[in-house]
This record gives sequence, C-alpha cells and structure tokens, in this order.
Amino acid sequence: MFFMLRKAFVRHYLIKSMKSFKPNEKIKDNAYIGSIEKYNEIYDYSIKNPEGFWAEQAERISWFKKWGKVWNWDFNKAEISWFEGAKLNACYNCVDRHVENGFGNETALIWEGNNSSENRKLTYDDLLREVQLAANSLKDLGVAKGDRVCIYMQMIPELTIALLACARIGAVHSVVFGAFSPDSLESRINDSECKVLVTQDAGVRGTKTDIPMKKNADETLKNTPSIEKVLVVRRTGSPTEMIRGRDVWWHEAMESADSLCEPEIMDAEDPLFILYTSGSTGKPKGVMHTTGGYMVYTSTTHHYIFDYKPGEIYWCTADIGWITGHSYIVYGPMANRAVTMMFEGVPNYPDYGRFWEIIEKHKVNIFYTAPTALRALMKEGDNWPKKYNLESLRLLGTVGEPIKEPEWMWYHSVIGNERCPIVDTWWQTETGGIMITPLPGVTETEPGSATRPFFGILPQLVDDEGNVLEGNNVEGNLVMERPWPSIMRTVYGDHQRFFDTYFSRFPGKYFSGDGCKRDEKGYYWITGRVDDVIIVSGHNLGTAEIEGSIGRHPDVAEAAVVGYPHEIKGNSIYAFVTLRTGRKITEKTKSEIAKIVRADIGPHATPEKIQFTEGLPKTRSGKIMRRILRNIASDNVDNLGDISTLADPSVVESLVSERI
Ligand code: 7RM
Repeated sequence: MFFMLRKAFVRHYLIKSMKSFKPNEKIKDNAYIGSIEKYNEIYDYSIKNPEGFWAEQAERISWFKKWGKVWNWDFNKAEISWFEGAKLNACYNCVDRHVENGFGNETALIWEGNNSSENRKLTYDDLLREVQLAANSLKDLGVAKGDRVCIYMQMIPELTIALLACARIGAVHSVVFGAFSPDSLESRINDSECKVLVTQDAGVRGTKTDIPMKKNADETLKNTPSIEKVLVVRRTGSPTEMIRGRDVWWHEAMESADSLCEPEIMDAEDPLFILYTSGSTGKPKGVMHTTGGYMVYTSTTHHYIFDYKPGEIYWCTADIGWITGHSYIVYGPMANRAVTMMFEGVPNYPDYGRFWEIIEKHKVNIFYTAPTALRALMKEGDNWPKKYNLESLRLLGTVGEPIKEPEWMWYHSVIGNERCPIVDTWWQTETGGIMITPLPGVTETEPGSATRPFFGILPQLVDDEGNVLEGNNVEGNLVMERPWPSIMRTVYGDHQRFFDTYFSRFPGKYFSGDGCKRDEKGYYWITGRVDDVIIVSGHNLGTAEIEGSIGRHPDVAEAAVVGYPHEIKGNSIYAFVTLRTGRKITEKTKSEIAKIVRADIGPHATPEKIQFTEGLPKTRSGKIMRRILRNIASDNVDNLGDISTLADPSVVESLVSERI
C-alpha cells in the first residue's frame, strides 16, 4: 500500500510541478501580445468569430484572388476546407514578395555545415534566383502541377530550395527523412507514386562524412516504377554512379535551366505536400496538407509564438524531414521574411558545445529545439554552454514530447540565464502548426505544461466513452471541437483511413491520440500517446511497423513492442518476442532481430531490450494488452492493473519474473 501511494505521489509530482515563472517585463513591453488580458480578448474573439478572426490573419499572406467562404467543414465526413476558391502560391509568399517589397538583399537563410568552417548565406534575391532555376529544372524533367516529387536529402540549402521549387510549380513534395532506410523510402515513394526523386550524392553528419544517400536511393529505385528521373545534388563529391537517361546532376540541370519561372497560381485547397507519419497499423500514413490554410496558420503562429521581429536570427534545430522543419524552418518563418537558420550537423560533434558555439557565432535570438536534445546536452554538464556567450538569446522553445522539469529548469537557467521565456509548443504532423503553447510576455509558464490554446483552437478533454470533461482538474483524451486552417485534409489515397483514425473514436471531433490533463488553472499538461505510437528522440514510431519488421526473422512467431522511459531518448523500445516452437533462443537471434529492424526502418527504431517469452498477454479477442507490457517494461510491476480480461492470465507471471 505504502508502495503504491509513493508511486502515485512520484507520478503526480513528475507531471505537476509547483514552480511557475512570470513573464519577464522587458519581453512583455516589446511583445506583440504582451498581456494576459490582451490574449484573453483576442482568444475570445477568435472563438466567437472564427471566420472573422482567420480572415483578418489571412491578410499576412499575399493572395492572387480572395476566397468566398472562410471555412467549410463536417467532421462527421472528415471534410474540411479553408479559403476555398482563393488563389495563392506558397513560394511566392516565402520569396518573391519580399524581393518585390525591397528586401531582396536581406538574409533569408543561414546555413551552418557539419563542420563550422562550412557556412553559406542566401539572401532573398539569391533564393529567388535559385528557386526559379530549380523549378525550371524540375519542369525540364517532366514535373507538372499536381505531380508528386520525393525529396530524400540531408540538411543542405538545396533541400529548402527543392521544397520551394516544388511549391512554385504546384508539384506536391514528399520529404523522406534522410536517415530512413531504402525500404522506408520505397514504400513512401510507391504510396504516392512520385515521379521524380531529389537526393544528394552523399551526406555528412557528425563523424560520418560519406552517408551513401544516392546509393541507398539506387537500392530503392529498383522497386519504384513511378520514378522517371532522379535529380542529384553534389554535396561531398564522392564517386557516384549516375544512370544514363534517368539521373541528372542538380548543378548541370540548373546551368541549362531557364532563369525565369512564374509561380503557378494555386487554389487554397490544392495540396502543398505529403509527409508520412507512423500509425497504429504497419503502413505509414501520408498526411496531406493544402496551401492556403497551411500558409496562414504557420505564418500566424510563427509571428505570435516566436514573437518574431524583423532582423532577428531564428534557429529551429529540427530536420526538414519532420513537420517541425516544414512549418518552422521553411514555410512559417519565410512567409514572415525571417532570417532562418539550417544546421547540417548534430549536437555532439565535434563536441557537446556545438549548439552553443553556433548560437554565439551567429548571434541567434530565437532557439527552438526538442527535449531529447536538451536531455543529451544537459547530461554533459554546464561547462559546455558556459564556454560560450549566449547573451543574444531572447526566446527559447521546445517541441516533440513532454518536457520534464529537470531539462526545463536547465534550459531556463543555464541556457536562458533566467531571462528567456520558454514556449513549450504542443502540436502534431497532422495539425500542421502549433496548437497549445505559452505566448512570450503573456503566459506565466510552468515546467512541463504547454499551458493554453493558441487563438482559434478549441481543445476538449473527453473520457473513454466520449463524455466531455468540463471544468478544471480533469484528465482524459485530447480532442479538438473545430478545425483550424492547417489541419491535414486527408491521408493520401485513403480518405477512409483519415476518417477512421481521427474522427471515428469520438464522433464529430478530431482525436489527437494524446492523453492530457487540465489543471486547476486551466493549463494543459500532455501526458503522452494513448494509442500505439512510441516517441523515441522525438521520432514517431508505430509499434505495428516495428513488430512487423521483427516478425520477418524466420524464428519469430510473434512480437509486441512498447516504449519505456529512457533518460536521453525520452522513450526506448522494448520488444517482447515469442519464437516458433523448437527454435532456440540465442544472442545471435537478438542481434539478427535488431539488424532487421535497423535495415527496415532505421537505427532509431532498433529495440534496446528484447525479452523472449512463451506467450503474450492477450484478450480473448486476441488483442495484445500493451498496457501490461508497458508496465513490465517500465518496471512498474507492483501495479499492473486489471488482468482479469486476459485469455490466459498466467503468462503475466513469467513475463514479470523474466523481465530485463
Ligand atoms: C510537432 C511534432 C506529435 C506528438 C504529439 C505528442 C508529442 C509534441 C509536444 C508533445 C508534449 C509537447 N509532431 N508532442 N509536442 N508532447 N508536449 N510540447 O512533434 O507528429 O512528430 O508528433 O508528439 O504526443 O501527439 S509529431
């Protein structure tokens, strides 16, 4: 009993902090919003008159033609549109208009290479020139409006240029994270039938100076019939096999391309991009975003949440392979004419001071990173950040998973010198932009809480039966009552799956898949996923995908995968594996399983622990009860919860005693 009480207390303590931090006066005086009263006033207006509010915010975007109706939606059919009939171009908004307004010689992009000796700066003029050449290069390869282009690259300027070039000609980009394996690349290309692949000869990251991107792609391209051409950026100059008639060097294509390319006139609801994210079945979902609402929402949120002022240096450390890079390195900041930074390397190369060195070198003002990076850096002690001058920092942000008090406090005191507000931003690939967040100079923050909804966002907590939990001090499933401009529009090629995943669990509402608590102040505290997705170092991994991969080992009968807390990665993967009868358990089996997962999905999906077991805890209908496995993996075995619905409760005993 004492044990259970203590555990409950510890859990409560971890989730609910006692600390709170008032907005700093200097920030408050200069902030766009600057007081809680003003936030409340605008928030109330945005909820009472959403169409009026979003029509006003939409003015920050340049439209070739305005919309008829601001929104149309029916969550019961998973149908949503914003600014329908309006015309715009995302690339024009991120580049051309800044040049037309006389800001062409201002910096658009600062690129910091893996080694600090490698730097590039592109002005908006430079970007306009490069983007037009790249857009014409794509056209020369046969890409037309509506075609899908897969982009498989590392963090180099050409990646941003490739995105904007697609947007310019109305092609739909599908960025595949550069560390994904050839198999993952293959299924993503085939799912959306991409016509062209843009990649690079080799990648450079940390101590790795020759990541064989093109070679990986070639492996994939044996099984991707839709790909007609491959555009290859030269990054390292490594020997690269080019296939005649299919592969084209980026620099050669750019040389022969026409320098003028008019931006395509797109409808607000024309697709802008597809980005794959793991789901609870093995097949990744192609999250599809459209143009108008996405541009309005990402630019509005970037403006208010990062309180971005002209000339400030803004650095989001995410990879453009994830939604955070799409929305808050490229589209949001560039629509706002920000100076956006892009970093090719990793936080621990050449040493653990790399982030702080870059902040000092480029005088970064706004820094947006992930809790997993903070934990890894915090572990190495305060001397690394203390070696550098971090006085340029004005605002800090986090995203990707719940941030716990120790790393929040470290961020606040050691990095922010107790002077910088921290915006803990909750959102998803599916939401396109930040949904729940503090505002600088406005919100009193508490470590671990994303605090309050952004303008126009109406979150709700519901219990498992869908009953709305009113008032404060409640905990349940996080849903949204209404759409916002950047909500995804469909799962590419599978609208039924879009409906089933997000709108069927709680009819008439968007279900985030996250659990959440609303405290006595009305602040939101995300407690983590309630479905079968594990977040490892900020990467979303579907349990089913990993289980499917483990199952490919010839000795494996069945596998169930869960996450358990990990000091650095946030969560680590624990695999429970049943072997086929008569197969021997050996260390070799373990390493082979790990190898298969690494090859199928990527290194971040490799199980840290593998436990062989005679059986898995299943309900009578055959559904594995992952809740029990999660408790075992987290060593939380005193309180496994109700096991009476199991088909065979006796399996639990051996699972517990043989845990690793
Ligand atoms: C932007 C992004 C989405 C999932 C989401 C949450 C978790 C993200 C926070 C967070 C607590 C946060 N897109 N998550 N941000 N949890 N506090 N500030 O990460 O599609 O890759 O992941 O990430 O579980 O549902 S994502």
